[in-house]
Amino acid sequence: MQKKIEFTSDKTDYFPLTTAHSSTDNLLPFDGIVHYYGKIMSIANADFYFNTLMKTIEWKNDEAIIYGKHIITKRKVAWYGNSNFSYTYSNTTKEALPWTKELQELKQLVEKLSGDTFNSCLLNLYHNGDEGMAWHSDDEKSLGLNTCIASLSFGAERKFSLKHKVSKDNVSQLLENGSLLIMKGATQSNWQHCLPKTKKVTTPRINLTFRTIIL
Ligand SMILES: O=C(O)CCC(=O)C(=O)O
Ligand SMILES: [Mn+2]
Repeated sequence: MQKKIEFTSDKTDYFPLTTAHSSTDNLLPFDGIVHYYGKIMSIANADFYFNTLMKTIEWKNDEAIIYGKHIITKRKVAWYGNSNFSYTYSNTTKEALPWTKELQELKQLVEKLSGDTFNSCLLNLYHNGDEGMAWHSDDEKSLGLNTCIASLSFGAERKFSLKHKVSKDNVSQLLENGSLLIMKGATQSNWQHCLPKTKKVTTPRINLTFRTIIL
């Protein structure tokens, strides 16, 4: 069952009416909560954000230390947040940049839809299907237990997969241009997720994950 929700902010005309999840459409069968809201804005607005983020974000190749090896990824990343706190993952530390106008707008939008608040955002730029993200959980200490992560996608549609850590149950969802996916509850403790590489996609995708870092 899908129900209509209405924006009451001054963005009503900017972001048209959208459909939202109902409590029955948890993508996960157990041990976590993942809601796919589908497209939450018009294609024109999604394209506007894709183009603007492409130009205004300080994209950098990601660096990680994996099995003691210094890795530089093809995928580009950026990290923005409320204050200039730093964030450590894959053994590298990043300083948060101050919110841009568009990131602030998008943060407000996902906060309204999710009913949660966020203080930071990790952005990923996948130039094409040769770039993806390996299986992982966003279970760093700085995110705390039962954290809520709001994932916004722009550009090329890509498959997003989740796998239960013990039962190995597998769930996949296509993430569309201008779409929102929310992971919350015990999801990060019990499930891993990934963005599989694919030969079928030749155009770029931008993903934003809004998060709450516990200071
Ligand atoms: O690109 C995506 O949809 C997933 C990104 C992700 O899992 C992450 O940034 O931790
Ligand atoms: Mn993740």
